[in-house]
Amino acid sequence: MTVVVCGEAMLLMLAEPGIPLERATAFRRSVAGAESNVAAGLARLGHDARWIGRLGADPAGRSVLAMLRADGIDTRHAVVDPDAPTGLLVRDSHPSRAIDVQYYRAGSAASRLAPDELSPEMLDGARVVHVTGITPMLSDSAHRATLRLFDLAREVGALVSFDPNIRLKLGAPEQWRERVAPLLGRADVVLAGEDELELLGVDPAALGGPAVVKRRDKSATLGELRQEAFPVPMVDPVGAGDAFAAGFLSGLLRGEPYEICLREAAAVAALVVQCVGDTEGLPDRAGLDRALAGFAEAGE
Ligand code: KDG
Repeated sequence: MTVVVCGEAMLLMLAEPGIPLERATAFRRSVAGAESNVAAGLARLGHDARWIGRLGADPAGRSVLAMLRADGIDTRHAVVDPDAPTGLLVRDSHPSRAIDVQYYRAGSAASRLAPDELSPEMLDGARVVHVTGITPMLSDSAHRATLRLFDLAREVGALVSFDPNIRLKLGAPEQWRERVAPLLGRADVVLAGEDELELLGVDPAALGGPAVVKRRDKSATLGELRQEAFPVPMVDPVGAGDAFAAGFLSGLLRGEPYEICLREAAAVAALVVQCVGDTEGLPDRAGLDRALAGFAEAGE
């Protein structure tokens, strides 16, 4: 049973921790991309995870592919485009001040994702297809591809998990409402921020399947269930939402009750925010179990 994700993976150049981007002189190479972050989280937890996306035929693309493969992600359907570059994300990291994120992704290979490139074989064995609102905002063709992905997931009998992942640098609120809000109603599982649902004008109670709401107070709710965030020192909040999604989907795939899915989601997120980088803190199964035991012992 596989989880398939589809989206843009970018080369991440991460400034030395705590130094504002415009002052930073040392950068560490890593990988960014909401969907590939979720795939990395699931792969580390022992699930089969496949990434669908496009990269340029450039050193950045080769580096991203190597990093995804090193995490055990199945990249057999990755497309290398000789005519467009790999997207680049340059950012700094801070525990509490605003993080400066600079995208160099306009016209990237990933933004050329098109519906006719997607086929049912790419979803072979998929139990869950995870998509975020970033992909349909990359371009018109990527938007059409996202709609096709929803159709293909239905065709192969996979659940669609959807996180709006609103990034206002990718479009104005009305564009997000137009392109992304309708997708929430088509998804089987929704993981969304309270702010995002408000911006999109979507009531989670009106959605058909389970809708996890990540609250402003850092708790997460699913219907009547509530999971508080675990109290850990925050080092870098970027990637917390993807980590949460990976933890939740891992529980779902193992048939755990929603209460456990939420607890594991919060624990994976708590581990990620203690490390600099989107994926560096993602645990393996043993690491997650240790963290869960520690939180339980502390009465969390
Ligand atoms: O969720 C973390 C993401 O913000 C990051 O990895 C990059 O996908 C990304 C984006 O578009 O911001």
